[in-house]
Amino acid sequence: MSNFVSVTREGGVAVVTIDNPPVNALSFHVREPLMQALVLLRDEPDVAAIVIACAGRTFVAGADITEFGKPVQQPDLRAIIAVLETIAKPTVAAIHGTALGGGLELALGCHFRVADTGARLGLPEVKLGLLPGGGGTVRLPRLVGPLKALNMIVSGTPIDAAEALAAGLVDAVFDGDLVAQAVRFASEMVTGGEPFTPVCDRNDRLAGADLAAFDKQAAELAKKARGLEAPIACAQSVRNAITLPFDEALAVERELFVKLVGGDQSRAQRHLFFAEREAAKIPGKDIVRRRIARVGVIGAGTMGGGIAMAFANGGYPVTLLETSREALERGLATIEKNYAVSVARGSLSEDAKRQRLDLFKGSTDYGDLADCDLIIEAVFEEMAVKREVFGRLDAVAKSRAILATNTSYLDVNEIAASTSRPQDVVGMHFFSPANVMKLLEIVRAERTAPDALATAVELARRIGKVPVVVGVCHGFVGNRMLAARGSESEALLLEGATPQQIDQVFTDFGWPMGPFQMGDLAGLDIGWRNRKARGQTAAIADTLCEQGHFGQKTGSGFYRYENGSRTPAPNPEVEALIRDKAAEKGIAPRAIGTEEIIERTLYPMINEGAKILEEKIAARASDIDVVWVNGYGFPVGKGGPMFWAGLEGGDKIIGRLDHWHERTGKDIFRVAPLLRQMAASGSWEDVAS
Ligand code: 3H9
Repeated sequence: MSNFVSVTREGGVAVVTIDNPPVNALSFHVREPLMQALVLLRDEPDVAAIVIACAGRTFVAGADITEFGKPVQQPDLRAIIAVLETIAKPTVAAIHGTALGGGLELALGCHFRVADTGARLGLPEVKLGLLPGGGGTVRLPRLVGPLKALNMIVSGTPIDAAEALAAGLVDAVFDGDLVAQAVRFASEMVTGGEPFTPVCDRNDRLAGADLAAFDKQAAELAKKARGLEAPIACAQSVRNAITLPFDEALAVERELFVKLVGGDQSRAQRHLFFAEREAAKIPGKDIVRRRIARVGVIGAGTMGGGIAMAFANGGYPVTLLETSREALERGLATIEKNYAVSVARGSLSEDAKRQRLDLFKGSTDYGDLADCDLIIEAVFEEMAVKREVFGRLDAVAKSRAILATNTSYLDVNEIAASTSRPQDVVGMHFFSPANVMKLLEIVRAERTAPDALATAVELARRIGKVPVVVGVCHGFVGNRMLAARGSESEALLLEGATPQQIDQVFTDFGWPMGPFQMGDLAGLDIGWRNRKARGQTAAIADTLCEQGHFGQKTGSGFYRYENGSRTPAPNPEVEALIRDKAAEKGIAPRAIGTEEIIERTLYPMINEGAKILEEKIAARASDIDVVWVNGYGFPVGKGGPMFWAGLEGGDKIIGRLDHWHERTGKDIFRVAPLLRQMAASGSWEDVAS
């Protein structure tokens, strides 16, 4: 019928197969022949039932995201589902891989859904700043009940086939040849003569809905939305499914979808979707990756332990090396405790915990790293220590093993030079807690071999990380830009702002926390050590550290944390310290507004990002966005610092940076030429290639 949709017959059952690699997105070139096929089959007397299936690795993974923001070409998905629901013979969706977004909505247009045991089903539109716009918010609650639908739609997290069966989302789960089983299921529905009702007409799960419980749950979810519009719209639309007639609820869903898809937040989140996939692409498609069967991790502290867990979670056997038996036992015990917490929370089964722990082999002997294909060091952040470790690795590691450093600041070229095989050395900069945080900066040193780099990137994806390739400079992309933000945060305190005020501006912007809360959480001693190594100072943070106030771990930092609490409380001693330091420097405190805080903390970050692009430390502006969203909590609804710069306006940013440069003479405000070019052309893509 077309290259993208074909129809075959199995007796009286017609099988419509969508074949639009890689993920069978519902592009216009799929929708058009799909609609034609359904109309034909609906009216064909010899066809008693219809199965919709997909070729390739997955069922339909959603609408074609690249079409958003362009005029809609008819038939749209809603029109296709409307036709499906007029078909007076059993229709069955045969789901393998993932049925996501518009894909699941298409399946909800069928009378029945059957799934492969490995299938996953969900409505992840919220992650793109949207709500399901093909009837998902009004049909899903009719099958699984409003509360379950609310959770699925607001979280965007797919469920597996077993859960879908238990919830009533699918009617059967099969092992083996799914299409053959779906055909048999469809035939049974014909011969069994059981009544079948389109999902839009099934109201029994809604009839007894407890609206008060729904509203309570929705209010809790709304609290977590942090300024994002989509989760709120999702909840509202599911509520409409309970309170409004089907057609009215569907019409409001459409209105909300149109509003969101044209808004900045969804544009930002769609930008991030493609940016993450782009960041994992490196030139040289045909590079043969090295085989990684076993990973070695040196150092069983917080970072090393987290890295080791990240690999074990991805199914890799790990050799964990420490200098002493005690340190090793301590590290392994912490790992076991972390997994036990996951079991207690219900996010890991006891079996899976055991399987993961079985992947660990502890050692205090460098010789035990000889069978590792990748070895990552997470030892003390000091060049002499790193060089010594790499010298020892050089002696024991097998030929072509990848030797990686987890340094967050140090020169990877210098580390590589301490081995006889700099081509095998890369940076793999994990973020703490390494078993949780998604971002992985993969540092390409001057002599890193292309296949070593490509292997590190692919491995990162395999263990569920978001890799971004960066070049060598102090702090790479993330920490270098963080330094630009941090120095002004402290200057603002001396001029009259409070930590609470600055942090509030950040959380209002959409960050999970502000710079001072983050410093307290990470440990103020980390930045202190780094400043000392570079001969830099920060009057207030340095004094706090000298007095032993490192943040949460010592019970006080910029805030107080009483009795082990993690909730920051204002710290009058810090306020006094700020006043004293300001007086020492002859600074008279003044009132500081929100705009100024944003201009002096976030604009320099963008400026630094432009310098990073000029120096080719990052390949694309969108790579920088991926770093900041996944590693530092930059609000997803703003798309990352470089995307947000476009929304804010290059000219406005430059004007204010020039102003602050004139006033302070500070280098962080000296406008990068690339930022001026971006302001003139309106896009980073035009200037940073
Ligand atoms: C929606 O459905 C709205 C409706 O409610 C309303 C309509 C009216 N479109 O991720 P991968 C590309 S919103 C276009 O690396 P994996 C992707 O860019 C949609 N392209 O593979 C990549 O391209 P490239 C709701 C898409 O195996 C390639 O496919 N659905 C789409 O790691 C491979 O992707 C979603 O949000 C798309 N929908 O993961 C699901 N999806 O090779 C989004 C993927 O050029 N997709 N591409 O870089 C996913 O979550 C993952 O792609 C999936 C596969 C889990 C399916």
